[in-house]
Amino acid sequence: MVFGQVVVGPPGSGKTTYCNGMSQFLKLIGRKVAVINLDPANDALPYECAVNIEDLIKLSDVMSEHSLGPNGGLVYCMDYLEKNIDWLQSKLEPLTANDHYLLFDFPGQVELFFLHQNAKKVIKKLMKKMDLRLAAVHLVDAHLCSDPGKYISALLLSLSTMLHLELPHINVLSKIDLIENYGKLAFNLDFYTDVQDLSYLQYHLDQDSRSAKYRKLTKELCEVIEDFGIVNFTTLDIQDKESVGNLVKLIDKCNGYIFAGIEGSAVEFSKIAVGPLDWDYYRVAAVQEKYMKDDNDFDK
Ligand SMILES: Nc1nc2c(ncn2[C@@H]2O[C@H](COP(=O)(O)OP(=O)(O)OP(=O)(O)O)[C@@H](O)[C@H]2O)c(=O)[nH]1
Ligand SMILES: [Mg+2]
Repeated sequence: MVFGQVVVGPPGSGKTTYCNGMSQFLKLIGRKVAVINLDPANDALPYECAVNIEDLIKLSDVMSEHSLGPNGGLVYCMDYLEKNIDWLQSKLEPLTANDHYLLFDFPGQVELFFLHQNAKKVIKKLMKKMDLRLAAVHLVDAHLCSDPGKYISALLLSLSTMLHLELPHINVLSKIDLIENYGKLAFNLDFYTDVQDLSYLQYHLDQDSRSAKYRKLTKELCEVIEDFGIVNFTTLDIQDKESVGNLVKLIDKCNGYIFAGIEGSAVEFSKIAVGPLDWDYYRVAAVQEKYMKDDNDFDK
């Protein structure tokens, strides 16, 4: 059985940097890792990729041959990849035969993950044909938390990506080290990671000049997110080993890697699956202490 991650998220959220950092971390803990670049717009890759979509199709060729812009060109490339899935499968076979852990670096165009079907079909076909166990790791910039409107957009994007991809899924607030770069957060970090009571955001939205109608829409969107009850976040600073290590533990549960060596009973499975419940609470508090200024710092 081969395990891996499908790395998605809006442009600039840190996907390529993540694939680089994550592959280094996983190699350090003794796993064989292969990074697969499926973003034809990625030109300067920081990692050594095992498979590169550029060898199949070039974005610049698509744009000039079909008179498309970069976004239309990317949709075309994903469509082309889906039609040539056998090419990708043949490139992956030597890696899966050798038990490599796979990291897929996808493009940042969000419409590929909640509007178009091609990227999803590529993933599903590979999982079925090659018996892959993949989890989606969805990165969004942590600094979006400092603006209630942007935070709600990030929640909506995360929810629609989860519903669209239909994969085991982890949402990550990436670049947590920059979380307060664009302003102080109105609440503690666990408010943003747990997504427990969005009605509190209403007060902060009410401060700006939006019309009452727009505020009502925002309130109802928040209710939709809460009614689904499936969006929450973990945090990541890719330069911090502890932060990457905590995320790896979560992903290992999510894609089933941690269960791979277990022959035995449902009891053994459940012991691992349940895990310590208070761990996450203390971890979020520690992240807050490390990366967010407290009120006394601001007063000074
Ligand atoms: N401070 C900080 N910077 C980060 C982190 N992760 C990524 N970055 C920076 O964010 C910028 C964008 O990172 P990329 O990895 O290119 O993002 P991407 O999602 O692959 O971008 P596209 O492929 O264009 O969608 C780069 O300048 C990275 O160095 C992080 O954890 N902390
Ligand atoms: Mg990238």
